[in-house]
Amino acid sequence: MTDATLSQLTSGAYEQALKVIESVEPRIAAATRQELLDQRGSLKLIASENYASPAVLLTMGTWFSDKYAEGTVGHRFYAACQNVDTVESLAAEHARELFGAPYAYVQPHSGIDANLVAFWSILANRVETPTLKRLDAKNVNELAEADWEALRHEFGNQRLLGMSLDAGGHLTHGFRPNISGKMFHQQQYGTDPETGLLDYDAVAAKAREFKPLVLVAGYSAYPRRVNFAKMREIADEVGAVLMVDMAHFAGLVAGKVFTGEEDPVPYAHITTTTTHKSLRGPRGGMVLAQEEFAADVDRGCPMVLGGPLSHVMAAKAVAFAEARTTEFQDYSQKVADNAKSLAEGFLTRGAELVTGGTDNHIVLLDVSSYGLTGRQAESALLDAGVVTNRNSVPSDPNGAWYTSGIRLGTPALTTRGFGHDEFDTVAELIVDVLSNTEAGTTKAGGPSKASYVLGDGVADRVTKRSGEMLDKHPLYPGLVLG
Ligand code: DSN
Repeated sequence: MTDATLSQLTSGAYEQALKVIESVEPRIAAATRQELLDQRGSLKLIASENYASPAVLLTMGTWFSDKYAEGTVGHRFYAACQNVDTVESLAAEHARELFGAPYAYVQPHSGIDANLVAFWSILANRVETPTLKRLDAKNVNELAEADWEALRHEFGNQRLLGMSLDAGGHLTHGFRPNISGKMFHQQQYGTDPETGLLDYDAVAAKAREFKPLVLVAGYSAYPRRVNFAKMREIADEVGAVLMVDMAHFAGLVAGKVFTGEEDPVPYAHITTTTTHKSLRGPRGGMVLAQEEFAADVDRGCPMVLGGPLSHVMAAKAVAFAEARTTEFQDYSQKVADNAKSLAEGFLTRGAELVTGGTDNHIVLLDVSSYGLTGRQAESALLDAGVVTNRNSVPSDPNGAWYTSGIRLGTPALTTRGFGHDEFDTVAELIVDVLSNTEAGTTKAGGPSKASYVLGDGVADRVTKRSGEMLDKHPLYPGLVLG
């Protein structure tokens, strides 16, 4: 099908759909239209966001949403799941082929859900429970309360070692306030204080001392690649399960930018991901696993998850089919190349980057040299139509709410067609905003970590320049709503 025909069909589909929605709740139809205009008119640099294709988006809007399908393919707790079985099988098959994984579980609703399924399956698979063995229990419902008490002690308090949040890890990698930091006895590894880079010897030393059941690798805000062969070596040495959360960089793995020791799938016992970030699919999660964990992962629903979102599993299948193309591989390479252009654009203008650069899709800008917190920088940039998110930097003095950094990512604007020159201009515009923003004061006149004053005329000149670039690279070109 030609691009023009596709655009015409997509426009028609959305125009009709919005009319139907309008007839019931016009404010939702209006917000939906407005969201398209807002996304079209701003520089989307949130590293975890992207623009899914119309085919992926349209797949989510169907009657598969109406179907319950707890269980797994061919083994459901509900009747009449034959079409959901087709969808789930296809999504899993595409995922296995795309990532070269022995097993794929496409039901998780999000990345956090995928990580919970991974924790569940590791505990179920690896934790010895002498009480169950002693009782030779077939039916756990018949256990006495005292046995349950013993079981909770045996099953709980397992050890997890993950990357700390301020070094770039995720909340679910053992961050204290998160369930992962409470259900596990946890320790965290950071990055080298001088270079900001992962120090594998330090991770190994910590693992030897702590002897975790689970070693978590992967990140949400670390702008570098990870050597997963080394992480697996560390896990094997201490008898840990290696769990890799590739939510951020799954697209770079699928697109064959991360290969060999940078591809986590052959090295990890369990790999989790979201499907909507660099992978450019629908909002959702997924677990890939080695065969030995498959049966336990399969019980994710209903042990950990609610009923699968069949309409989203269908959209995952469509997105994975897209990601198997050479076009997607070209796109992924551009995502990484553009991140380098963005980083260079900052460095030549004197900005400070965590680790001094990037070799993935993330650039982490330390804004303290501009006298700003991450929160002030995020707000000032948003006033100028630049959408970013504030983020901690290693050992951040401003904590996880105000922060000292801004995290930027290239997947979304690369989908729009931005290249080297545009990303260099993006760096120029961001530096313009930050250099012309001053920290504000509290009502009492003291220093504020939230308020800020953006210089006169800055927002206008930045939106004008970014508007020119955005017009040249339209979002969903040809999608016209009346
Ligand atoms: N919210 C995701 C991100 O922005 O990286 C992680 O959960």
